[in-house]
Amino acid sequence: MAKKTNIKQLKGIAKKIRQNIVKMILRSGSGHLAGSLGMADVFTALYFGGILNHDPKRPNMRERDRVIMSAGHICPVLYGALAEANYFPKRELWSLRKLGSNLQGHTVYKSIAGVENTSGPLGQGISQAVGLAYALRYFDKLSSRVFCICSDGEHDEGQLWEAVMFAGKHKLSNLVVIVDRNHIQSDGNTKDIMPLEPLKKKYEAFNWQCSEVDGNDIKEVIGALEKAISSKIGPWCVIANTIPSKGIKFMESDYKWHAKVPTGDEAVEALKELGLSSL
Ligand SMILES: Cc1ncc(C[n+]2csc(CCOP(=O)(O)OP(=O)(O)O)c2C)c(N)n1
Ligand SMILES: [Mg+2]
Repeated sequence: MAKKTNIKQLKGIAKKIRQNIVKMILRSGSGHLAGSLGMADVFTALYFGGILNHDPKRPNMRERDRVIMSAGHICPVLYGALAEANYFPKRELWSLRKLGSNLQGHTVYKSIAGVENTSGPLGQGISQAVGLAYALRYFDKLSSRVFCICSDGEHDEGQLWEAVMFAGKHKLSNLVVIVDRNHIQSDGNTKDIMPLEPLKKKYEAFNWQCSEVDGNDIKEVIGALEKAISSKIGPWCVIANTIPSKGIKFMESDYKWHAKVPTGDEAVEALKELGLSSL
């Protein structure tokens, strides 16, 4: 896909992805807004900032890079980005979480073009990503990369650290984990529920390379991901410091919006903040 380096253009795409997220969750009446909105800039960098080797017209091409959703509940940001990149028609978005829909509340493998894994139980997607990275490199001998989207709350899962240890042992430089470091989880702030710091040092102790960026600064994210994929040493962890619910001021940085859906006046205000007058 052609690389779009113009930051203004990329910011416009991130806004459209945010609009998609809010519209699809409002229409469905359920879904995870905070993490999805916070990660819109990271997904813009991946799909539109020249990071991924992908082609929406050939979603199954063998040599493609894979995006694995470990934090499957923030799939509205994936769906919103895929629709924006023309993997499928936008009208599909409005079927989010409906019975029989291709767009479930957590990703379902091959349900629709561009979805690469089934998700739900936190901590498991990273194991899928590590296995995939290992197989692509050592069995298939492909240069494809695997980008795994993890959340910070997900680091409370022991299985995640087993996968991190395995990837470090096998020096999987084709693997990049992006951590949505938004400091919230379902029922509170991460520092109160399970403090994670020093997170960067933890990854480094497991023989990973690790960098930290402002996850809402598209240029910074692109820079960090370019560094990660051009490095021969790996695996890489990019800790993306994001603002949960970014783009809707009254929801920002409040864990209560982890999975809450705005109603009435809140919904009107949310749409207005994203430049929309109606659903
Ligand atoms: C193994 C497992 N336990 C619990 C859940 C329920 N759950 C879904 S999202 C979530 C919060 C995890 O924190 P985080 O992903 O950081 O939340 P966010 O930043 O998106 O608000 C929990 C506990 C789950 N999906 N899987
Ligand atoms: Mg979180």
